[in-house]
Amino acid sequence: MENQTPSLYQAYDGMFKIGAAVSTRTIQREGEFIATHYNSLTAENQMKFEEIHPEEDRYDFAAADEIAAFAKRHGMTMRGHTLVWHNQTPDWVFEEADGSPASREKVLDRLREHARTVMSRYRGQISAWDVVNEAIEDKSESYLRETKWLSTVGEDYLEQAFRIAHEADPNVQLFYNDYNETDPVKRDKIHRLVRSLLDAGAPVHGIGMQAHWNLYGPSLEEIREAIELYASLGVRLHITELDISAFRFDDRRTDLLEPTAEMQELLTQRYEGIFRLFREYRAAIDSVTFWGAADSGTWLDGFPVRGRLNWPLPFDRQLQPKPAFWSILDQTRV
Ligand code: HAH
Repeated sequence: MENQTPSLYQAYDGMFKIGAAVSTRTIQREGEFIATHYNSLTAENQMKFEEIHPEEDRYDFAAADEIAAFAKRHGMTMRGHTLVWHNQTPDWVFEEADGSPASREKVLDRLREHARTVMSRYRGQISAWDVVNEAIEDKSESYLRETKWLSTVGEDYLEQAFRIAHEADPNVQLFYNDYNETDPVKRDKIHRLVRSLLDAGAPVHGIGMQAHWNLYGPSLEEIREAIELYASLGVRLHITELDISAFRFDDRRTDLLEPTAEMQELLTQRYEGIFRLFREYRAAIDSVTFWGAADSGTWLDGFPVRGRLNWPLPFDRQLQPKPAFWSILDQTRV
């Protein structure tokens, strides 16, 4: 009874955009469902450097264009994901023809050309870009992650990236995006990083909290503290990749073919508490994006445990709303 289910994005109209990460496959198979519940899209992989710009002289826009055309047809906005990242970025970006490390200027010139080309193609359609993704190191002793961006360009590569992105499209909002963003140690490093970028005059407009969480953590208190700290910088907040794994990150359990009743109940409670909190901070949060439109299209099937299923989203594999969906909807009525 698809038609009796209220639209998630319409329920949150005036509070947040409600987004989903999609692929060409999910918009082809589940397009009507996606257009019913979401008014913002993120290409899960199709705008990443290695997919859209695999070789120096070759862009491949086919998949990203298909997603952008779908978004336009349905009047949805988009989030651009992502320009500068240590993963899914081809080696040629950082190398000379002989394989030796490219100079700082060459890497920055390549980024400039890439950002101009990709950002201008989707200008006006994308309202926020994840300019830099996951630059902070998880290990508590270190600060910046050791990446090829850092080793070729130097410590100011983030500042340069935000300046380059701003030149490429002065009208789009520019975000720093990361995961484990509620962990107190990493949270403080993200805060320090964005603070220093703002102090240097870099055009950073927002922080993306990925929100790859699970049934057991982080606590609502930790989420609240992270939101408050980030919002205190005066930047906008987007929840960019929300999902609630049925398993703790180091849990290797592989025996389940469907969620237990207890998992289903915990998922409902978690989404209820999380959306109640988001609503409380609606003055700072503009957008909440799920990393997948339904359980039929979650990256957590097979990650981090190969072959294992997961059920992290408010809609099941048949695109039916779970109790968690209704608990999210309820938060718009209180
Ligand atoms: C995210 N990394 C990326 O931003 C996104 O582009 C990708 O499709 C999936 C997740 C998160 C991540 C993590 O939660 C744990 C380990 C590595 C990466």
